[in-house]
Amino acid sequence: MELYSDIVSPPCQNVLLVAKKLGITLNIKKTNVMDAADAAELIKVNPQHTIPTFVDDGHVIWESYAIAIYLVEKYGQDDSLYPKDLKVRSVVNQRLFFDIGTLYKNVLANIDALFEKQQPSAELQKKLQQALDLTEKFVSDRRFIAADHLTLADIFVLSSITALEWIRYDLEHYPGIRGWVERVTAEFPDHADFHKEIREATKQFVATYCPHMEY
Ligand SMILES: N[C@@H](CCC(=O)N[C@@H](CS)C(=O)NCC(=O)O)C(=O)O
Repeated sequence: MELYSDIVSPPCQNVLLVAKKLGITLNIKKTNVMDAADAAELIKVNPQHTIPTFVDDGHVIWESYAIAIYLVEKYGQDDSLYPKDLKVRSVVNQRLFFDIGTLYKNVLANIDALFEKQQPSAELQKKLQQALDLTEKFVSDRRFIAADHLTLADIFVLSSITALEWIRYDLEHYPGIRGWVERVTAEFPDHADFHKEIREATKQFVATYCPHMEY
């Protein structure tokens, strides 16, 4: 099983964390989407040329949400990460779609503005704040974001929250999110090393492609 991936990318972090939780080993094909040669290799398997791209015995999947669900359904020893119970799964799905369409979308919009050397507009900042206010509520309702145990939704929202480090966003007004991050990361015994790897790779990426950003 191969994964075209770069740990700098939050969608790739999603899949890497899911694989860790499932205890499966992926053959990582390190792919820098800013590099023409890497991008040319990637487009041969994925016409949308996005990472993560996953290949299982010739079967190609992209979109981290789709890859994660495939991995859990194929390799999960139980259904805890993506519960089969329809009502529980509907909450996990709601949080996952909230992540792609609202939370991660607005985190990325704010990062992209800084990447382009612009201050995020008041509207972009407000949308991010509204998404974080909702996240604060979700993580305060239960021990984890969609159930009383870790699910895919926690992993995906964790990557979005981690991405706030790009814009040095201060979570001081979000005690619920801070406590939830501790509970989620405690589910991954080597999370400190994983986070260190993200930070080192991101630091290098920022220094190379957007040195005007402080990271
Ligand atoms: N919704 C996708 C987003 C994937 C994505 O946009 N990845 C970025 C890196 S973070 C990428 O590959 N960009 C290169 C491109 O779009 O050409 C997912 O969850 O996998």
